[in-house]
Amino acid sequence: MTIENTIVLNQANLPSLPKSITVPNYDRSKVTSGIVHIGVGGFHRSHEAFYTDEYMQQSGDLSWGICGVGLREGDRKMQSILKDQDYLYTLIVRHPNGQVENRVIGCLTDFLLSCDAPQKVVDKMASDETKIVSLTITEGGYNFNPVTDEFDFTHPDVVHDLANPGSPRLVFGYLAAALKVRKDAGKKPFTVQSCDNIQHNGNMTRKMLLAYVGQFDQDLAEWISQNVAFPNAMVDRITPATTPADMAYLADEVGVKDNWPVVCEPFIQWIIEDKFSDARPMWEQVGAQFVTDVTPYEKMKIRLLNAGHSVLGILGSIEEQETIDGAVQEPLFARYLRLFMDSEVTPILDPVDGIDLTEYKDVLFERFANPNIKDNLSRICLESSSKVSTFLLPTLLQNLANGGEIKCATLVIAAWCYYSDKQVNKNGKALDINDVMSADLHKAAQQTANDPLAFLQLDSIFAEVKKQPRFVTEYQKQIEALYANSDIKSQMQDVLAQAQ
Ligand code: CS2
Repeated sequence: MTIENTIVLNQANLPSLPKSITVPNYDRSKVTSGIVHIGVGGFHRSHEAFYTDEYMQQSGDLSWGICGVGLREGDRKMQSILKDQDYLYTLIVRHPNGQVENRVIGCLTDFLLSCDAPQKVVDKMASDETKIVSLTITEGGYNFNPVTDEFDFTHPDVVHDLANPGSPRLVFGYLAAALKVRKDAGKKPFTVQSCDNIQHNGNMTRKMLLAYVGQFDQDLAEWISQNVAFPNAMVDRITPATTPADMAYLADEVGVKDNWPVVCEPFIQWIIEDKFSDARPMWEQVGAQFVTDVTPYEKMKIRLLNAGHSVLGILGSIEEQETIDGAVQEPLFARYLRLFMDSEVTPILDPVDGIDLTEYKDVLFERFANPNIKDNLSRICLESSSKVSTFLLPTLLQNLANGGEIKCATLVIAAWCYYSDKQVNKNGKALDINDVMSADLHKAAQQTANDPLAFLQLDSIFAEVKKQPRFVTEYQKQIEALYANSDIKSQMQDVLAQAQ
């Protein structure tokens, strides 16, 4: 059934929205923004904003609105759509059985674009009302060299920011400027809360910020290191990119016109270290878990879920798979992924309090197979250079160090070379590759026909792993077979057969 009259999503229309969509029960005009969030993409909107909206609904504490910040020109579209909708958007939660829950999230209060008004962003972060600055800036946004884990001062944006502190491009310039205002005013700092898929994401943020600030203001760096809390956290909710079909669904079947809704799975998890510089929302009242040490949880999640995604993403892309659910429903891919998880990841995980790893993996397979979450492999393979370095190589290195299995992960690296070289799937369809390193990846991969180890020359990714003869031998075997036969499936079968 198609609904004839759609209602535009905005504040004035909230009371007239159809009953099938849940709306905020709190008075949005009373919300103040205790949180500034940098990187308002789908994931932030399905995760931290969901928890915060739910918390404000349940507690009536309205001091935790979120002011969004975009650091890139590419954020303008989101900013303009959300502004037109009074910062409201719909969260569409799709269950595997077809059930759908639609909910309007009301906790976003504003959206600033740093390229338009850098000082406004600093002022907002420095204002007394702000207690937390949270981040989803992707793995690449932390600007660390994945081999050394040190801040990359050679990055052109860093060079720019050090020369132009009044109009920085990267997050560190804003954090530094706003924290300096707090320090100079003798005030408490805000908490800096990373929500990205990096192990010890808080420690990493701290280390990168201190390295950056240490370049020009030792006193500030010292004050940050003494006073600012950077809680580590594990974040989880699969959130595919929004498609025109999602907007059409809302308009035609629900009767709401929303120009940028978010779709996600029902599963949600947030495990956070309870160390904050100042007040925080009691997110534990709405399902988040506070712990003293998040290390085992984040390792489990990143090495199983995120790396599992990359395994399916890279192998599936050079076949003819389009989505995660499609890939995992193919028995060969499912068996391969399970072997990777069981034989290469599980042995290196630490015991995780309250979690049965077999059950955790079973649930992951159910989540990946949700037929109503069309998580495109092009999203999964976005910025693979950061993802492989963060999600997969640490596992490989650990297995190399302690004699563990490496075949599944090594074939994924060989497949990534093939993918970067050919840039098409097995039917000749062009792959949608988005990676800051894509030109370098392509160039190195193209040399493979002459030198089977050419791809490993990319030192910023492979410097450590290529020092390991066991890896190099296995990689060479895999890459030669792949270039000789162009048949990834038979190689996946070989790896499975050898494991029996
Ligand atoms: C994905 C993540 O992009 C990726 O690599 O693995 O976006 C993943 O869907 C989320 O981390 C789920 O919590």
